[in-house]
Amino acid sequence: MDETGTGTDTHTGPHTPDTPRATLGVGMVGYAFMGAAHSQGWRTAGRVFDLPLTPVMAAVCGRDPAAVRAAARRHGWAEAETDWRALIARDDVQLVDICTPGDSHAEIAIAALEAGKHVLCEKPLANTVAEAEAMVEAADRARERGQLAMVGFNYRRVPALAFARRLVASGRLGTLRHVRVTYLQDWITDPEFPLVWRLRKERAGSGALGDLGAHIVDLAQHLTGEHLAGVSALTETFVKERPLPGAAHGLSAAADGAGRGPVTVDDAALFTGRLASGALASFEVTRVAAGRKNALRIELNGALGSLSFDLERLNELCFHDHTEEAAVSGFRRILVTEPEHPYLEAWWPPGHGLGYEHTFVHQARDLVHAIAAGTGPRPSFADGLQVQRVLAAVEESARHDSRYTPVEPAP
Ligand code: SOE
Repeated sequence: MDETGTGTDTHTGPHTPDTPRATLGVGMVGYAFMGAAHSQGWRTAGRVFDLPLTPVMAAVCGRDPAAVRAAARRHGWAEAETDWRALIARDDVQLVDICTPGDSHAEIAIAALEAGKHVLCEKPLANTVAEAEAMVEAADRARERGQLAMVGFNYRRVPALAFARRLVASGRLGTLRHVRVTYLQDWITDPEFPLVWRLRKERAGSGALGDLGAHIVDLAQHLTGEHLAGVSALTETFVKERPLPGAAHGLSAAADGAGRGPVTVDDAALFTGRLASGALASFEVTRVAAGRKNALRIELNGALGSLSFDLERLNELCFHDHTEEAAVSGFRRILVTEPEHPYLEAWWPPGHGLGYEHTFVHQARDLVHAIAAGTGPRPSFADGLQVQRVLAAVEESARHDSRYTPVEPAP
């Protein structure tokens, strides 16, 4: 794997503006929060990075004709479709980007792969292990025809985290002993926040676990290059019933006053596990941590040093080198904005930081490179399946009073 661990090289080579580039037609399904974020990626990647193929935003798809037309105009898609099957059948679409709730990922991804398209699918890969396995099988068959499939764990593409991976892989932390990860949000703290799709198991698969836990399980494994061997877990749904939602189903939806319904996913999950090397790992995810908006924090402790990261300060990485003289050693803050840092060579001068949306630009960039090179992008669908198996083991353990539950090894 390359130094960013994203499956592609970060350096784009010399810019030759006069060389005409082949295009890559992109069709996206879904246009809410994630669709808007992915649109940013497709709009910007080819303007900032020197890409081997030029992404063309051919069409976006959603069920409501007026709303999808408005989304196409707003986010820069040339056309709008109301049927995802029509979108994947289009000759001008070579890559299908899936930004729908988890209950439709498997059906759309498998159909798109069978129709000869490359696929990018938002995380978590699916709502169940069985769906994720079927997606991996479809991706393996498609791979033989030269098509690629990637899952959208965008936080791998935060430059500070790509750099953290480089430091771990180069041995700067030595043997890892602890991996400590939390991902805390607060947007459903109010018991009157309505029962949006993210709070319904049949749509979302699980709650904070799949939404936030999928990210941190992927990151912990990606940064360390190791898999979780098993987990012991607790999950909780503090608010058991919520008002039914009105028309808006986003993170800031309003109730419509038409009664209440049961919350069928977790509000929070806590789990511990052991990595293949023996390092201990702990994870906490919640959407009811009042005051915490998007607090994804990671600390790694090794025999030679430690790293710590906070997504709310995403241009910074803190590093402690334990081989230094004790009197002057300690955590130092590295501003990850130098051209030598992953992805930064194409952005602003040092100190002019990046944000959340840039991770989607980097995701688009890496996938375009992988497609042009014909090499499997990471995270692959198999990586997504492995995370899904961890999530399933967490649920299984929580059902049995935190009983230690092994995670089935990755395919
Ligand atoms: C909502 O909880 C959410 O948008 C997640 O679905 C995203 O994956 C995460 O990046 C931010 O929070």
